[in-house]
Amino acid sequence: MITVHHLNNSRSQRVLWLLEELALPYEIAFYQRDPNTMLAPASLKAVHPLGKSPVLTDGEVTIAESAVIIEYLVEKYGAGKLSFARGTKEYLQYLYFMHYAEGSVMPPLVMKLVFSRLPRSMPWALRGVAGSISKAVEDRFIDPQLLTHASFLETHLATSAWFAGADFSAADIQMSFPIEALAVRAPRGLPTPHLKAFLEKIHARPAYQAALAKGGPLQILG
Ligand SMILES: N[C@@H](CCC(=O)N[C@@H](CS)C(=O)NCC(=O)O)C(=O)O
Repeated sequence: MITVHHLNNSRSQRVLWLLEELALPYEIAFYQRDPNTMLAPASLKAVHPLGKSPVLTDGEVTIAESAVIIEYLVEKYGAGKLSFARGTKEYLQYLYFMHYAEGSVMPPLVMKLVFSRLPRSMPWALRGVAGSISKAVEDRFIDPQLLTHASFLETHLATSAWFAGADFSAADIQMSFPIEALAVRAPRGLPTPHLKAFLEKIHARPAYQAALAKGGPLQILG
C-alpha cells in the first residue's frame, strides 16, 4: 500500500493531488506542524532522517523529495499518463520544470519567508534592527529574484497552456507549490494574469479538490 507521510499545509499536498489524478489507492499518515515554529514533528524523522514532508512509503520503498516521489509514481503507476515520451521537446520541458521548482524558484521563496518572519522571532529590543536587516535583504536580494522568476514564468505560460506544453502533466503538479507561494510572497505590482489563470485552472480540477478534502487546506504563509 502507498502511504503519504503528509504534513498539514505543505508540499505533500502535491503528492496527494497526483495520486488523485492517477486514481491510485493510498493512505495518509498525518503530521501536524508546531504552531509556533511551523516545523514538522520529530516523529517524521522516524520515517526519513531529514524529517521533511513529503515522504512516501510503498512496500519496502521509502522516498523523500517531491520531484522524486512524483517521478516514481508517474513511472511506476502512470501507464503513460501525466508525462511525455523521452526524447520529445515536451519531456525536456517536463524535466526542466520538475527540477526548477525546488532547485531554482523555491530557494528565494523560502528565504523570503524566513526574512519576513525574522523580526518577530527576535527579542523585542532587537526587532527594529532585525526589521531593517530583513528589509535590506528582501529589497536588494530576494525581491528582485522573485520578480525575475515571476516574469519568466508569466512569459512561459503566455505561450504554453501548461508548463510542459499543450497538455497537463505532473510538471504542473510540481510547479503548483511555487506558483501558490509566488502569488503570496512576490512583491506586488507585477501583472501576472497567466500565473493567476494557472492557479484558477488547477484549483478547478476535481483531483486537486479531492486532495484538499483528504489532506486539509493549503494556506501558503506570507
Ligand atoms: N525539496 C523538498 C522540501 C521539503 C520541505 O522542506 N518540506 C517542508 C514542508 S512544505 C517541511 O517539511 N517543513 C517542515 C520542517 O522543515 O520541519 C521537497 O520538495 O520535498
